[in-house]
Amino acid sequence: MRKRALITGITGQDGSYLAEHLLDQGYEVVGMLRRSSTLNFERIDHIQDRLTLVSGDLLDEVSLIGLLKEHRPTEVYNLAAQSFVQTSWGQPVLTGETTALGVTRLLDAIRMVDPEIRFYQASSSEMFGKVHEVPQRETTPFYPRSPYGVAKVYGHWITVNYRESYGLHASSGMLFNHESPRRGLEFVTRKVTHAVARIASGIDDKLALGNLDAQRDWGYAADYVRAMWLMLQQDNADDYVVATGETHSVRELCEAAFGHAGLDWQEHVVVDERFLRPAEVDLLVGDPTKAREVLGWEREVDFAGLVAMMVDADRALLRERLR
Ligand code: NAP
Ligand code: F7E
Repeated sequence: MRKRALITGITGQDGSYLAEHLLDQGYEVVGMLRRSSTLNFERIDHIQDRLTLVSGDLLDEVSLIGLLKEHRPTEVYNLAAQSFVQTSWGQPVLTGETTALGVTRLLDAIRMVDPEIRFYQASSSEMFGKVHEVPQRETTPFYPRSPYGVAKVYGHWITVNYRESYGLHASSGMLFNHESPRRGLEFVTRKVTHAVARIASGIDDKLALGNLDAQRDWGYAADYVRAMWLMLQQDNADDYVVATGETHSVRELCEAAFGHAGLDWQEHVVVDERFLRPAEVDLLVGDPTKAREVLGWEREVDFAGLVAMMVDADRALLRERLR
């Protein structure tokens, strides 16, 4: 029987890469969209005619029950969330409703409609926050530093709890930052590579950033969605850290991105306190040993390759727009 997967957050960065991966594996892919007044299919335009797109919202449990009943997926990947950390201080309740309680709504819908469905929860390295150990692994205690991080801790534990309470095949991927040319413009990697393209073509001269000392373990999104899929192919559900094992500062990111376009970052980057956060996560670096040993997962793109890919893509996009 052909496998059928439901992806929430199909219009997001990871949703688009996961959909491509599942289509390549021969799946029927159902993507859940929330209602908006305009279409935002930018990331799934190229595969839209191979997807079944259905309407639903993590804030509305009836919509989740209805689409599970109608489309009968065998696997559900919960990628939908209010995913921008900075926004979570301004919209903490919405973040909690979507990123935390949304997980319970979906798990409950699965429990009611078909408890055989395999479930993936998009957990985050932001759960480690003010880190208790370096590198962070599956057993590292959580200490979230934003309403987003707090909401993800809830989403993680409710996934573990439904696995243990009801025997659901529910796995949680603790994914460290992963980026791509499809990353939202507000996240620091894409903000930098997008600015590099504009500065290199003479449109802008300055880029305002916040904390240049923050360190992150940045990987490539297309590598990370393979780990999500591998988790649901295991006999037993479990939790996994997915990371590169390397960390770089925002300053190093700037150096690499501007350098790739032949520019000196110090001539263009200015610090603006509007981009500082009420509480910062200073250092993240993950230990992907379990994912490598149990899932056989390896990343293919390293930090330098990722930054170069993103700068090249943003420069090509800008050239296209200026034509
Ligand atoms: P993203 O690009 O921001 O995509 C988020 C998706 O969630 C979008 O499709 C968005 O729809 C959808 N969404 C938001 N609120 C919703 C709601 N109430 N109901 C239904 N859909 C809703 O995020 P991403 O980078 O792909 O990340 C995917 C998941 O992994 C998220 O849960 C994120 O928190 C988590 N995560 C990401 C990273 C990372 O580094 N990228 C690392 C760890 C964990 P619209 O298009 O309509 O806004
Ligand atoms: O910030 C610093 C900022 O917004 C990275 C999400 O996908 O990954 C992401 O969360 C770092 C932070 O990602 C600017 O203070 C400096 O230390 O790109 P970001 P994030 O907060 O790490 C995790 C794993 C997720 O789960 C989230 O969904 O960069 N930084 N200056 C800046 N960040 C931004 N956005 N903008 C700046 O100007």
